[in-house]
Amino acid sequence: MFISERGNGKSTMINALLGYEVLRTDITECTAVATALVYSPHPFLRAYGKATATHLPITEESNLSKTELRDCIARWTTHDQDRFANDLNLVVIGWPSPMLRSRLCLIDAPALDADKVLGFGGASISDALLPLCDLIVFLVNIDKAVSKFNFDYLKERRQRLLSKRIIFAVNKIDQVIDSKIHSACDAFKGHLTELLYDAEILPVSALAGVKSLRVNRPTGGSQLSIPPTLRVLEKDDVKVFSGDSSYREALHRLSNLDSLRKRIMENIN
Ligand SMILES: Nc1nc2c(ncn2[C@@H]2O[C@H](COP(=O)(O)OP(=O)(O)OP(=O)(O)O)[C@@H](O)[C@H]2O)c(=O)[nH]1
Ligand SMILES: [Mg+2]
Repeated sequence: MFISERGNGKSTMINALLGYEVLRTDITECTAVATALVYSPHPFLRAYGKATATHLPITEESNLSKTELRDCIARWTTHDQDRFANDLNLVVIGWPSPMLRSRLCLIDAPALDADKVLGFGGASISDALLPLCDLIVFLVNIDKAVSKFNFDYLKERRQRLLSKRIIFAVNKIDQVIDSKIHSACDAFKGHLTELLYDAEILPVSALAGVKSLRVNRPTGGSQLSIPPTLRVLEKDDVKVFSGDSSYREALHRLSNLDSLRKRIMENIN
């Protein structure tokens, strides 16, 4: 699961990993709906409503071209384009990326500070999804890695986050000179050490990853070339989604967030 404050590049990084610009990215728009990407040889989209009465998707699309699907994804997951997104609690995207084989599921979580824009707590959505995830990628913007928001968030959830594998991706390194990358990463590392996190720090440019896709395969495609800095996500130990049956059995109470988790599980198995 990819988590961060608004605009730090979660959706861009997922696109770079998928090898295709599937998700909408924009500095002014906010991913408003938890979006799970799972493997499917034929692209599909499923939208689940906030009402917990039904387990079924409220709508599905599967016979659209990749471009049409991309437009549909933008409408379903972006808050200010279409009010439809306001009524959803999950969008599942089936996509033919080799990265997603082996039951890997990538989750683009609404921004942790989404409350200001969306009127609901993005952090509560990622809190609810945390138990499902093997790996958390916490993205920071290299210009604002050491921020009060990050400090408070990481302090408050230290126990829960440290029970997971967590990678801190320092994104947008293309915006600064090399010496600044080292100093910013060192400062961030110090900040994490103060919070008792001893975790990997990965300087990345998700945008450079996406740009390389545009240069190499302008029409898109399913063959993946993960930028070297993001290869850490290819490691075997994060390939399998940890949805064990005991967890599923525990999902008997259908609150809104419980149903979000359950719906993701149904799409994986
Ligand atoms: N320079 C630079 N810009 C980037 C990079 N990654 C993302 N961006 C830009 O930052 C903006 C926000 O990127 P998104 O991927 O939409 O960010 P997000 O974290 O998904 O944002 P929310 O959904 O609002 O939480 C876009 O304009 C991206 O092009 C990067 O590595 N370098
Ligand atoms: Mg986004």
